[in-house]
Amino acid sequence: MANNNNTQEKERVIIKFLILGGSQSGKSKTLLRYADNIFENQHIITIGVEFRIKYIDDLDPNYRLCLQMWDKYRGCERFRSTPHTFYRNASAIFVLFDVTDRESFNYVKEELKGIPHTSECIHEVYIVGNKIDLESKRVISREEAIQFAQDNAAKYYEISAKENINVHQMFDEVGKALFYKKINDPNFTNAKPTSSAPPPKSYCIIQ
Ligand SMILES: Nc1nc2c(ncn2[C@@H]2O[C@H](COP(=O)(O)OP(=O)(O)OP(=O)(O)O)[C@@H](O)[C@H]2O)c(=O)[nH]1
Ligand SMILES: [Mg+2]
Repeated sequence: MANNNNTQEKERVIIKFLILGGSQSGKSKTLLRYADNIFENQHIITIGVEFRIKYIDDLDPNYRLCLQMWDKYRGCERFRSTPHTFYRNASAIFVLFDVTDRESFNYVKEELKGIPHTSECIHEVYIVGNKIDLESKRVISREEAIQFAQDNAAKYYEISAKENINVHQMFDEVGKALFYKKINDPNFTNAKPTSSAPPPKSYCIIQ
């Protein structure tokens, strides 16, 4: 394929990320920080299925990375189960907790238990300590979290959605690695976009 400098004409390579974690761990703020680089203090409960799109254009002359990032579906917590369709085709799952809240750290185990391990759900898992700007209130040490992540075959990141610490680095790093893995896979075939118009920035399905 000839090199293509027009990003709108590049083929999209879609990578699906899921952001999981207990209530108020900061899932929505982390997503907003990454997608729109904003942070607003008030907590608005996520009550539906929400996802945002983020493009990274400068990785390859022919393909653009399209990160499809899904926020946790709160309704699922009530029933302690999440539909398998939510996990389907996810390449990476980020399980957030609040470093100032042990309950939210304990909840990570519940999220890990709920992740299906089937052939259509092959993904990498990352455990993410959020709110590291609140260092004086921290109750989960970095060492404890790293040990927990290792015990669960996961990588650990620490971030602050509020102070914009490590959020972009984390998603960029994982997204780029998965993108190159995908386009360099000998079996890679990519469906061409059906329209040159970009998709909407986010969708929200209210229950
Ligand atoms: N100090 C600090 N507060 C944060 C940070 N991230 C989120 N918060 C606050 O934590 C609260 C919850 O954030 P959300 O992003 O709405 O949490 P959520 O996990 O999406 O919550 P649910 O949708 O209810 O599951 C809000 O009041 C945020 O302002 C952070 O990095 N630092
Ligand atoms: Mg939310």
